[in-house]
Order: sequence, then C-alpha cells, then structure tokens
Amino acid sequence: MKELENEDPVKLEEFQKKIDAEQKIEPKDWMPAAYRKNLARQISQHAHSEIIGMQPEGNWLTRCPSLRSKKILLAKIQDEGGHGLYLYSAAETLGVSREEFIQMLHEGKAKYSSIFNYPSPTWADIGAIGWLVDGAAIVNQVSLQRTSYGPYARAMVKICKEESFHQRQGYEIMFKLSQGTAKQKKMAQDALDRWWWPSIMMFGPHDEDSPRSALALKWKIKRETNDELRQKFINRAVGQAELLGLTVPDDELRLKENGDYHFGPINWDEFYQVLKGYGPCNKQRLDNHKKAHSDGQWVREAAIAYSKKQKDKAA
Ligand code: BYC
Repeated sequence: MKELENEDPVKLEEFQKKIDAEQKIEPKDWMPAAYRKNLARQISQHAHSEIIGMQPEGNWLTRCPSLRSKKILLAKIQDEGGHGLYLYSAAETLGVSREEFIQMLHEGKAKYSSIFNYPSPTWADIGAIGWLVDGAAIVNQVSLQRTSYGPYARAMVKICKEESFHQRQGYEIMFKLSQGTAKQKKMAQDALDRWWWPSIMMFGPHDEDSPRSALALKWKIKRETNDELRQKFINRAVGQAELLGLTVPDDELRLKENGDYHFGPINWDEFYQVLKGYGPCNKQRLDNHKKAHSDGQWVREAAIAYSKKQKDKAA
C-alpha cells in the first residue's frame, strides 16, 4: 500500500500484531503516519459534527411546547457540546491542536456529518432528529467503543450512554405527536419523510465506494463497515416506525428471509452535493459556527490570561 511505503516493516508488523490482539494503541505508542492522520481526521470530523449538530435543535429552544420539553432539549444540546469537547481532546492527543482542527473546518478542509445540513422547520423535526439521527449515531458509536485507539474508544463509552437518552427523548416526541390530533400525526409523518433518507446516508458511501474503509478496518479504527451499520440501523428503525403507526418513505422496503430489510436505492447525488457544500443549510451552519467562534475570542483570551496569572502566582 502506498501509504505504508515509508514505514519500518518490523514496527508495522508489531503494530498490526497489537491491533490483532485487541490491545489499545495509546498516544505515546508508535503508530504508522497514515493511522495517525486518518484517526485525527475521523475524530476531529466527529467532534465538528457534535458541535455543528447543536444548531438544528438549538433552533427550537425558544419554542419548545412545554417547560419539561425545554429542560430536556437544553440538557441534550449541552450533552452534544460536551461530546464535541471529549472528542477534540481525544483528537489532540494525536498532535494537532483544537485551534488547527477548527481552522480546517472553517476553511472547508474538514467535513462534519452531512445530516446537519438539513433544516428543522417544525417541532416534529426535533423528534425525528433524536429518534433517527441519534439512533443512527448510536449504532455507529457502539461499534466505535471497540475502536483500536484508546482515547477515542474511552470517549465513546460515555458518549453512548448519553446518546441512548437522546434517542428516547426524540422517540417520545414522535410518540406523543403520532398519538395526537390528525394534524400532529401528519407533522410527525412529514418529519419522518424528510429525515429518513438523510439518516441512512449518515453511514457514508456503500462499502465498495468507501475509499477509507480498507485500512480503517484493518487497523480497527472502524469495527464494522458502512453498509453493515446502515443495515443494523434500518432493521431497528423500521419496527420503531411501525410502533408509531408511521410509514417509512421507501416503497421497496421488505423483510428478507435472513431478517434484514431490503431497502430502495439511496440518492448518492444528493449526498455528494451536500458534502460539496450545496445542502440546504451548509452555508448557514458554517457561518454560524464562524461567528460564534469569533464572538468567543475574548472568552478564550481571558481564560488563557487568567490561567497564566494563576501559574505566575504559584511560581
Ligand atoms: N457526512 O471512505 P468513507 C451526532 C465522507 S454526530 C459527511 O466511508 P470513513 C449528533 C468521509 O469523511 C455523529 N461526510 O469515510 C450530534 C470521506 O471524506 P474525507 C457523527 C461523510 O471516514 C448532534 C468520504 O466521505 N458521527 O451523533 O471511513 C445531534 C468517504 O467516506 C459522511 C461520526 O462522525 C457523512 N455522513 O467513514 C445529534 C462517526 N460519510 O474525510 C446527533 C465517526 C462519509 O476523506 N465517523 N463521509 O474527505 C465515522 O464512523 C466515519 O468517518 C464515517 C465515514 C462512517 C462517517
């Protein structure tokens, strides 16, 4: 493999043996440059997704239908911010600073999940995000708890516990709406119609079109393929939609003999358009992030000055 041409073959073999024996790789251990680079990319993009992912839900904080739902949504969004921070910390152990990761995001050199470029026009969208988007994220992240890089795997354990509460929060909203008036049920169905396919796309391209998968699987950065995880998610979500009395917007959906659901073709043109920056909300999401980052500059400066003062006092 081209990425491994300059690596010491003995070290490489030892590294692979460790991975095969399910030992974790820790920050100070030797690792191939391509492992470090791919991990830093994936973890930082995961962190960006958590932080940008606060925006579609943040949009509803001032308009929650009750104080209870507001408190729950506020806690969920704060959790997402916390996930972003653990993940930036895990990524920084690979030798790149958080500031550099954020700069890459702002310059369009780093991605965040495609899913957060869709709008959330109704309260039912908050239900669909929790149910489907967090539901998809859990399937992926449960698998990542076994990733080979120690700091990433440990961050995932805590994140997964919180995500399952998030998923239930969303499902509860969908349940209430689908048990409500005809108008409320229609609102829930409309949100399912809009979020279903983008949630399926979250798992990334089909395995044969996923350039990163081969090495990521060999090095156990990813433990299951994009298609395996997507299938797990669909198998779960279809039954959950049935319980809600809602219809999954896929005419081809049918249960196969092996217990998996067959599903219709995914619109990859839409996916790649969103990745290129042409989704419905890409510009708005990134502009908001840049503004928040710039507005927070004085807070970061004050925090650094304060900690310097404390250190000087102690010296
Ligand atoms: N969106 O070779 P592939 C959350 C890119 S947030 C955008 O399969 P890989 C939450 C991919 O980056 C949870 N880009 O790549 C927060 C690559 O491009 P680059 C987010 C995507 O990395 C708030 C190219 O396509 N979860 O839970 O092996 C509220 C080729 O793909 C996407 C994570 O980030 C996409 N959907 O596999 C609610 C999980 N898919 O970078 C909820 C961690 C693919 O080479 N990440 N691309 O230019 C992963 O598990 C993997 O990175 C992926 C992709 C499965 C996403």
